[in-house]
Amino acid sequence: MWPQSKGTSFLLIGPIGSGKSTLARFLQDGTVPEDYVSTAGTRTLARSEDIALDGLRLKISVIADTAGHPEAIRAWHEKAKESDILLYLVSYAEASDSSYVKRVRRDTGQLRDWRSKGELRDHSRTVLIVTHMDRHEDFGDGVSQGRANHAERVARSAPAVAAAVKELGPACPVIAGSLATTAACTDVTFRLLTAIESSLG
Ligand SMILES: Nc1nc2c(ncn2[C@@H]2O[C@H](COP(=O)(O)OP(=O)(O)OP(=O)(O)O)[C@@H](O)[C@H]2O)c(=O)[nH]1
Ligand SMILES: [Mg+2]
Repeated sequence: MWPQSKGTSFLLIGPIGSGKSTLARFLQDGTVPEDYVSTAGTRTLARSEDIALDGLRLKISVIADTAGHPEAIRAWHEKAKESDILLYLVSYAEASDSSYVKRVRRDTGQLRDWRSKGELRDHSRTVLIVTHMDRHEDFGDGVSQGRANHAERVARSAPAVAAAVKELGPACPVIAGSLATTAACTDVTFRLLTAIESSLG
């Protein structure tokens, strides 16, 4: 059973600059950081009230924001074992770069292995979040609800996203958007809450 009463724990992972800290902060207090400070180790954030958006509500226990360098995967592994929702973030802006694709394939392949070895909580879910969609000409001013499906299709055609989907499997939700503004973060969070609600039943 989904441990809603205790609150849901989130783990944010993904390469450097993919938006982990931005989304972590937004989930924590609804604000968007002004400056980019690269995260060195794992930071655990707490949120006291439920997050509520357009009729969707979720109690959050902890939000673990992690470093994005390749060696951080060891810290991800430990945290992943105790998390309910694993958010893997990929930047659309870098998703065609071959070394980035390789990195994403390695990370998501590890996630798949941890799950197949039974190291993750049975009820836990992985969600793929594609950020920086505002870099695509169709979404310069954000991804509105009506264009979410279009953004998802565009994102899935990018090599790094395709590689991640191949490793994580077709059931893994893909949310493509932007974290550049408060409105854009709200939109991504709404779609995230929707995906969590529908994948958990
Ligand atoms: N335009 C745009 N900028 C973004 C988006 N997401 C994040 N950023 C910016 O990208 C930079 C990196 O974002 P962070 O959230 O700090 O990335 P991170 O994954 O925590 O990075 P590390 O801690 O270095 O691994 C910041 O300047 C953010 O404002 C996005 O969707 N669009
Ligand atoms: Mg960070």
